[in-house]
Amino acid sequence: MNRRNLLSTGLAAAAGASGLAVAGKLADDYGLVPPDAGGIWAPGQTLTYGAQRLIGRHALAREFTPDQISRPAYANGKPPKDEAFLRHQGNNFADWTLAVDGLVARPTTFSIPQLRSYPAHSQITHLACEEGWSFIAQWTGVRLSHILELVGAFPQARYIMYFSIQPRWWDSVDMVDALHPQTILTYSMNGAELPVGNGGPLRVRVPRQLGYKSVKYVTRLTVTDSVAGYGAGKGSQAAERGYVWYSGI
Ligand SMILES: Nc1nc2c(c(=O)[nH]1)N[C@H]1C(S)=C(S)[C@@H](COP(=O)(O)O)O[C@H]1N2
Ligand SMILES: [Mo]
Repeated sequence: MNRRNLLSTGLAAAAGASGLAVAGKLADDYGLVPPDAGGIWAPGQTLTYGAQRLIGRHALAREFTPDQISRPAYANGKPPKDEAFLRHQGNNFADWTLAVDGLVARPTTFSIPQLRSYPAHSQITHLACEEGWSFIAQWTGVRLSHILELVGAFPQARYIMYFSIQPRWWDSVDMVDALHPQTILTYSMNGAELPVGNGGPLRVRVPRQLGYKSVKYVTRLTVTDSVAGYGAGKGSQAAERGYVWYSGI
């Protein structure tokens, strides 16, 4: 290779790299890069996320008919043994609250009866665990979008963080999923109170993603423009354990 060839090859490589860097910055600005990606060339998840955000953001998770509900009702997890949870359970969750804070005009703490007083949304959807099992149930609750409206989420909001009374369980969704009509704060399953095994008294349901995003025993939501300040900054505890932050289905 002569000097001129070497030079032009180098220039082309440099232009290519900076072109990719610009593309990466643009993709990030337009909300196409998940927080645990580490760059647009982190392959699978980023492609899935980017594609869903470009073309599938309003798509609905499949809904089923009442005769397709899994019977008997599925109970997966053992209820928490944490002392704080047991106290609430002993009290029939009368003092359970959901605190909503962060980038909001009116930070608010909601009781379960308050949440129940808002317009209820019901859907029969599939909860699929990454381990391979799944079940169909009817979930009823208040849309997350309704709560965000009540508290006056600021336009800079980019993610909603949600926290369980179980310290190990916290996660987040972007605004597309947060405002999605099937994303609800669920207090009821199959027409009865949400069983403790399934996250009662309150869980998030995000039916456009795998089961682990539907965090149980939720006590707090935080509206934020960045997930950087939470744990390792990957948007969820699950992402720190090797699961993808975005598990769209
Ligand atoms: N707080 C909390 N939320 C949780 C979990 C958990 O152990 N604790 N498990 C997750 C996983 S991996 C799945 S698949 C679903 C299971 O929901 P289910 O218990 O209603 O079947 O809840 C998710 N949310
Ligand atoms: Mo799971």
